[in-house]
Amino acid sequence: MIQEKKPITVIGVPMDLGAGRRGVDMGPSAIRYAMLKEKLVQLGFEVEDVGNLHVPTPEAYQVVDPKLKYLEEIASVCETLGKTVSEAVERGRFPLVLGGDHSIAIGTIAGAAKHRERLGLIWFDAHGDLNTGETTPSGNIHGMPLAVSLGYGHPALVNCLGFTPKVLPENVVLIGIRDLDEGERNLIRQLGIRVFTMHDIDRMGMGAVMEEALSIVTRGTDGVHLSLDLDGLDPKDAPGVGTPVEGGLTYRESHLAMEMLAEANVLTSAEFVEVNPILDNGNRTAKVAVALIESAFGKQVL
Ligand code: EXY
Ligand code: MN
Ligand code: MN
Ligand code: MN
Repeated sequence: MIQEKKPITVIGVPMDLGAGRRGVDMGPSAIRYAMLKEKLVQLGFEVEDVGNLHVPTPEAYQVVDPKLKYLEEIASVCETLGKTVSEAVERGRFPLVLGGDHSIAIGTIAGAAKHRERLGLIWFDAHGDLNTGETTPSGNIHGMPLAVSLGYGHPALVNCLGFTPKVLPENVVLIGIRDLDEGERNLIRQLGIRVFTMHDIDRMGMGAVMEEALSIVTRGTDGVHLSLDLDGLDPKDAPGVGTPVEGGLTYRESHLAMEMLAEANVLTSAEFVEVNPILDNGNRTAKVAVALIESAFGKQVL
């Protein structure tokens, strides 16, 4: 099948204010250094890179609320990111956002959802990112962006771009999950969100998981966003992440997920986050990110 190749806009967000450790701010550079643009051009895409958004450095700011660290700074960057993503969509382009820690999803999803009646969301992660200021064990906002996108959390985050919620629970799936806090489990049960834990993936296989996931995120929706946290992969395959958890998705399982997304041709925006080059091994994790992006954009062996 010949698919229309939408032009791509790459947006870097060197954010580390939402994470507990430094280094993830260098993620966008590491991914670019792994030849992102060249590989997408080889696949036949027109690619523009608008560079990195300005992100304040943590040393220049103080934590005001230990349950919501760097709240105002993160909210402000997400507002700018939301506008940047929204402008790219208005120009008929596919926004591809490079993180940075996962708190940036608050802005990316705001910008993507602004243009859709109903947005489907695939959350690929070891973690649920479903905490709020009330349930967080760390105060790190990168553990909260999915809750925020569903309308739960601090108003400064939830009201990004002036509307809430960005997504409905029935159009959200989580894949690769193996580390949840008690408050996150409660929210999952309360909202009835479909979560594919590592146990489910072991039992069902990634092919069946993706078939069910695709049916959920496309049911009644007019767009699908992929939010991919590299820590969803096993640390053996993606060592350069700040919050690694053993027992994750293999290289091939994650590729199959991306390949099935490309086959379904449903993605309208995507982000790849939490690459931390300081903790990496020869830029391995950024290279894996680029390989996954290629698969998501339709790279095939034959
Ligand atoms: N659930 C833990 C917390 O909220 O602090 C760990 C969150 C890590 C979030 C990473 C990026 O996905
Ligand atoms: Mn920084
Ligand atoms: Mn995450
Ligand atoms: Mn994670």
